[in-house]
Amino acid sequence: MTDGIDLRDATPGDDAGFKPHTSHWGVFSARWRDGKLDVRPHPGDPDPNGIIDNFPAALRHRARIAQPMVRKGWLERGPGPDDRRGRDEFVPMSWDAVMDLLGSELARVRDKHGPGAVFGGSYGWASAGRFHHAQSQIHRFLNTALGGYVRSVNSYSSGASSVLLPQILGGYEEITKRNVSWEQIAEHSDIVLAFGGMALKNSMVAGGSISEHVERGAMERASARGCEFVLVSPLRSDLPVAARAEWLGAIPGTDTALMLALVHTLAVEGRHDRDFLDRYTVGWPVFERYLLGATDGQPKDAGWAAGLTGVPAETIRSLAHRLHGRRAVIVVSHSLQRAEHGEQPVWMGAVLAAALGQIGLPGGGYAYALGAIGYYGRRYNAVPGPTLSQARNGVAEFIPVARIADMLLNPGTQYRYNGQTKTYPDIRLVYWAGGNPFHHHQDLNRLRKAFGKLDTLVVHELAWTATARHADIVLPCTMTLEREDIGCSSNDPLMVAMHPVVEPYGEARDDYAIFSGLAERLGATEAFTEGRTVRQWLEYLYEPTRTALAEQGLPAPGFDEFWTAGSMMLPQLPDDGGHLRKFRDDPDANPLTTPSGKIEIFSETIAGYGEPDCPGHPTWLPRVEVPRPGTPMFLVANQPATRLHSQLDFGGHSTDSKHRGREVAQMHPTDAAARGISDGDIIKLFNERGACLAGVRVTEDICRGVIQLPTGAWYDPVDPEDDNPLCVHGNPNVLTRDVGTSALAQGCTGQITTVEVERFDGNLPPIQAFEPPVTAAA
Ligand SMILES: Nc1nc2c(c(=O)[nH]1)N[C@H]1C(S)=C(S)[C@@H](COP(=O)(O)OP(=O)(O)OC[C@H]3O[C@@H](n4cnc5c(=O)[nH]c(N)nc54)[C@H](O)[C@@H]3O)O[C@H]1N2
Ligand SMILES: Nc1nc2c(c(=O)[nH]1)N[C@H]1C(S)=C(S)[C@@H](COP(=O)(O)OP(=O)(O)OC[C@H]3O[C@@H](n4cnc5c(=O)[nH]c(N)nc54)[C@H](O)[C@@H]3O)O[C@H]1N2
Ligand SMILES: [Mo]
Repeated sequence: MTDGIDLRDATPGDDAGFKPHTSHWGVFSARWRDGKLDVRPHPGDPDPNGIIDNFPAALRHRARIAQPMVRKGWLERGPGPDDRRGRDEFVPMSWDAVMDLLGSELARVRDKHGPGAVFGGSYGWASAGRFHHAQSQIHRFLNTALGGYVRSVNSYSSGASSVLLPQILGGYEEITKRNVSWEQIAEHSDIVLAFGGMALKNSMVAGGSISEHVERGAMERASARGCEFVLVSPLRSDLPVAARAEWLGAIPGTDTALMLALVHTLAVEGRHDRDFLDRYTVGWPVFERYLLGATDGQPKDAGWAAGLTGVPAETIRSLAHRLHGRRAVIVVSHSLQRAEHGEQPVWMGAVLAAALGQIGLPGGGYAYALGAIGYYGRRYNAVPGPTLSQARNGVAEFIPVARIADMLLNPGTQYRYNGQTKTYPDIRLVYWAGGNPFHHHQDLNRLRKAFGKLDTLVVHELAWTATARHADIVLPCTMTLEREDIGCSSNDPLMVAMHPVVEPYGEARDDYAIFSGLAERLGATEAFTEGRTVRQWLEYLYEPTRTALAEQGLPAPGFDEFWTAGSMMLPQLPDDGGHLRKFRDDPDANPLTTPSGKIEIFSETIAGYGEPDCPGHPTWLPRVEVPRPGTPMFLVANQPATRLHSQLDFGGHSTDSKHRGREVAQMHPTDAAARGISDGDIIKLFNERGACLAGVRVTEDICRGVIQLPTGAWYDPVDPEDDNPLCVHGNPNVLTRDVGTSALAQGCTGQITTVEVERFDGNLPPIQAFEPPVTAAA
């Protein structure tokens, strides 16, 4: 597809004992020999990433769970609220005994309270592999064996944009995956203005599988052609060196003001594209009155924005001039909307691209979230990949995913979501497989209290994450290297036969095997398993791909042939700019899927909801949480470079990046000096919600007033008896706020919060995160 590499000649496995495999962070091959795992990246990947190096040390690490465990307090007292969750001992149990116990508990909750008392959202990235995909497995199980469950909608990634974009621009998949591509940037763009950047650490990762990392090469080619990159971000590293970017270090959370001022400059100078706005958008006149200050007396000019963003007015004006009349693309990263009022920068980025008249042109317009994940900006496969049916959910109730603690703490309470007033259900049992809420959720000390209110928490995990430690019943599951599967994503041409490389760890079982055993106890074997073994499922799930290939007159190998070959190249669709290009070419024949069929600069639908925190057009809404005495610094809690979220935090690539075992924060020399902090110190970050320790790197590559600490270090509370324990390992989610983006989307706001920082001179508490919990006799 790119770079002229034919992957068909580069099957990942070979005859030296390496077997083909894949992960969310790249296709690779692996060999288990003499108790040691070797991994090597796919030979066709032009820019492989280091995260696969987490596998060797992780595979047989003591942090793996060796056998089923039940929490002592739950065994003694039975199901019910208990604030000892997360600080209790565990009792080992045989598979037969634990399956009987859990089967009865599931039947009790189902029969007494109904499936609407079970929360099975089970959000999380789980692993690559389409059959053993944990979310599909758990949802299928709960649907077939219990009759359903309360689910969650949207994601922590894009909570605000996935609700907003369909109202203003079109379907979320269309905007993120079939719009401006890396090929177009390399060939056509003159200027790329990236809010939040397009860090290579992020595009390394893609759900399902990824065989080629193309982003660095595309930025290199664009830059060599003369394309300019401008980065608006608190961190210089949010664009790679290859982009040769100009860095504007705006104050976090102020992007909407900067975008407003860019459009204001264009509008007052008559440089906005009136023809485009007339033909393709609705609502410009209403918005323009706000922009010019007619509605609130405040023109959103460069001088106004300079005061809010810290970017000089002259820089803003000259940036507007550089964007005008050129093939310009506006990029807004997911991170901007994972914050208070996260809807606004997403909406305003679209308005900026519309005012420039660039939407729908090759390499121009609005590339929302390009670079956030490796599957954006790529071609679509022309044939379907395998997917496991989740069967029908008999429960209609759902929550926006990031409202989990609110739901558990406030059953029966009303809240607003997407124009509706909804009521939180009363949940008795939570079942998780393939996600880590003690990674992804905010205000973890509050989440602890929420989980304390349950009757029962069940977790399938491959390792002793904080979520597993808070569970009542912990069932050990296999890692992908211990089972066979098919790896595939809709935007990567290589479908991979994931061969098992090593026997399961301890007594670990596949999620499928665990759910099959429970289905049997609940009388749902046939509905859940359909009588198939794992291999029969793989053959069955492979068949739609084979049929589609045959229908297109292409070589369509049978399953055995595919399995022996180890991988297969799938045909891809042309890079045609998707729906936005078609809309531009003929807006009457190809209207957008928005209510008006056009780009909505003003949305009557959203205005009609009447939410003060999300009005009918993009608006500058100041943050509630801003630096103030006591918490004078912004904390940026972004994605980690050395792992995917919390996964394999105990692997070598992740642990090598830590300092004295702790996650590393970055801060500016001026902020460090003011606090007597030097590079390499251990620091304490704290606010009214919690505190954590971290190592520190002092660098000029971060804005003053900002400290950055990536997510993903496992929550490791030092004093479990304390109400607000100190996380000694460096998990920033003890500090973040658990509030929604707005009443419209209720998305996650974990990306930024405010903190104070000090040097930590006390005795360093040991890190326990990767030590198995204490076990007790039955
Ligand atoms: N402060 C802050 N918080 C954030 C973010 C942020 O920017 N700032 N980002 C958010 C975002 S975008 C996301 S997507 C979330 C990610 O949050 P999650 O997706 O929950 O994080 P992961 O660490 O990927 O969790 C996956 C878990 O599944 C387990 N697992 C892997 N394979 C299997 C399997 O086959 N079976 C079972 N049963 N388990 C398996 C892994 O061991 C791991 O514990 O975090 C969010 N949290
Ligand atoms: N290596 C690795 N890659 C990943 C992941 C991972 O865990 N590890 N997770 C994947 C997932 S699930 C997702 S959803 C994506 C997430 O993609 P993003 O949400 O885009 O990724 P982040 O790294 O959280 O944020 C990108 C950058 O935004 C900047 N930023 C923060 N606040 C602001 C602000 O207010 N204004 C501006 N202009 N910039 C700001 C930060 O400096 C940060 O480095 O990443 C994916 N890629
Ligand atoms: Mo995400």
